Amino acid sequence: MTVRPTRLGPRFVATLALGALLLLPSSRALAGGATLLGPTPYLSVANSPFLTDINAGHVYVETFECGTITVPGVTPSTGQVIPPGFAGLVDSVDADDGVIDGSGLNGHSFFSGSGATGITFTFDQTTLGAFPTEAGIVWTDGGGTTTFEAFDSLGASLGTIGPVAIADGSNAGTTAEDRFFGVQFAGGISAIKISNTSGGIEVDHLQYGLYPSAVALPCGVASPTPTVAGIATPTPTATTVAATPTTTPTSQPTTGAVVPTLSFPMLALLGLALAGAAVWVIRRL
Ligand SMILES: [Ca+2]
Ligand SMILES: [Ca+2]
Ligand SMILES: [Ca+2]
Repeated sequence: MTVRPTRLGPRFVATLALGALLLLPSSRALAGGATLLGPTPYLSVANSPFLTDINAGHVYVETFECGTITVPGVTPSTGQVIPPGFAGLVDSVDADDGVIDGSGLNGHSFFSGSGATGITFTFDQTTLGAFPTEAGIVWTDGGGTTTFEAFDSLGASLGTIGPVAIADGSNAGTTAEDRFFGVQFAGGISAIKISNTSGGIEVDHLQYGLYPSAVALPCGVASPTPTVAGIATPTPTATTVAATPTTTPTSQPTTGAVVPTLSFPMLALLGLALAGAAVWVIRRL
């Protein structure tokens, strides 16, 4: 038997190419829809684009002034809170020491030794009830150029800001260089990442939320679990419930001897036949 080789005609190939071209922009659209904010100068919470939501209690702001992370539902990939005097190099948001004076030396910030690795803040959907729909961070110190990136609920990138050259080359707590980076995305934000290409990295005023109960917490007070109230419907954790298989009853094979049943007329006929046979036998005797 002769097997004819399959040939892709030029029309088929052209259709495939057109399909691929149409698929590219639709993939971008799936990851799109986010609004990236910044970099913008930031000396106090008054400079946050989320200020209205912060004042309304919808957004948490972590200033690190308690010396630890007090807000719920967020985990940094690396780094630590550093206090005033730490290595003489603390670079907090300017206002955190009580006065906007061009210096962040007397506040607290969040520091990591590797700016190139950066810091990723990951939000906990279970603790928060839903992923935040807006999140931001203030970059306060580092070297080289700075890049911000946000991620959707599935971990896909929502886009990046930068790299931007904002570092002033000073480690003395200067604040004119400090910049806010943020994102808004109705589909939920699972994480934000900030990095700079050389030296360590310092950040401050981590802010995120959507909850009416997301208010500032006093130092040392355990963080309550936010109550979602009408702003967004929490995405329930997908639980896969195994469907109980519907079994179609199968007829069981009949085992054992089958006992025939005879109706009354048949029994009568059988009786007559036996009686006739008996008479015939008796006559032959
Ligand atoms: Ca200051
Ligand atoms: Ca601070
Ligand atoms: Ca600074």
